[in-house]
Amino acid sequence: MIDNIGKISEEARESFASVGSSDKLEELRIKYLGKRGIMATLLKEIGALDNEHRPAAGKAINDARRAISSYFDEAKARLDTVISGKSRVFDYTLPAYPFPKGFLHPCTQVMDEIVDIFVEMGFRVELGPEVELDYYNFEALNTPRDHPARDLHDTFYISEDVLLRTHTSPVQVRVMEKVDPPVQMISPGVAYRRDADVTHLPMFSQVEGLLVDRGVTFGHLKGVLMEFARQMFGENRKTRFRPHYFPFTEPSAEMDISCGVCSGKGCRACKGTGWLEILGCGMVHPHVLEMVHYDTEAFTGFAFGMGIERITMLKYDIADIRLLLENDLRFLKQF
Ligand code: 2NL
Repeated sequence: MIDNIGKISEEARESFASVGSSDKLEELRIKYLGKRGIMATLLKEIGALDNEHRPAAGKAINDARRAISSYFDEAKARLDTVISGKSRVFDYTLPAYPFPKGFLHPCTQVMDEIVDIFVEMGFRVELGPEVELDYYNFEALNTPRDHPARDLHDTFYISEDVLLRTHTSPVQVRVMEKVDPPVQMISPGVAYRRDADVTHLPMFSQVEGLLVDRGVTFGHLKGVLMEFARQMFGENRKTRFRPHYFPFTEPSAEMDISCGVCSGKGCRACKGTGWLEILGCGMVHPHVLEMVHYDTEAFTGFAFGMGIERITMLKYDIADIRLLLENDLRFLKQF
């Protein structure tokens, strides 16, 4: 009988060690340790033994019962940690799950790329409020209330003199108010305009840049922006500057790059012109410098601004800007 008990105990050890589910574990518990289980049955059979053999058999059964109970406890602890996920050890036997890997939104990628290029050139990143005073958004930027250019910005007003900024230039005015020149900064962030169609969003991102120092010329502006375009779009794209108008710069210009789809021959992407507009820029208007008490005899500056969604659309040839807002993974996964 004692030989048999040893065999049963060994068989139980192997069964509990390899059990893989709570249901199977409960089956094993009933089989060995249950009221009508193997151990209980063995204990009953002791009565049939003679007095001489009974004590040894009783001890063997109790020892085996205790051992099997501990196999059960070990198996239960093992299954509990795996099921609750609290196992500190990586369980290589768990099935692999195809977790989808996250990625940055294409506009965020483009924004980061632009910021990196200017930071490497020595521009400091400055941030400011999205709810802004009319003064910083318009007045200090040479755009008084009756200025015709205010029609260009359809503005979300919160009160008579509080609004949602229509560009990130007010950040630059705030910095110039605080620090003496030279300044060399970019202000990335969101801005708001009452606009919504295939090329305009009511909330959009932009990066503006400003450099004020002694002897800054339009040549410096062109040098910085052409180097930016080279790094952003590659060596093979041409650039050109067209005269333009902004109230806060004089002279003002828009910068184009040659179309990457048709190499400048003219196609659907560039509407047959061979060129794509990428940003606006100019020499900071002396009135703007005067408003922050800079000495306009000693200092000049250049500034520029670009829309991130627009650059993203150009870079990836996206026809409808609203695709960038819908967070449809079938669209976003392409980047
Ligand atoms: C565009 C054009 C521009 C500026 C932004 C600026 C800022 C200060 C002074 C003067 Cl503090 N100018 N910013 C200048 C020219 C153009 O943005 O198309 N943005 C999306």
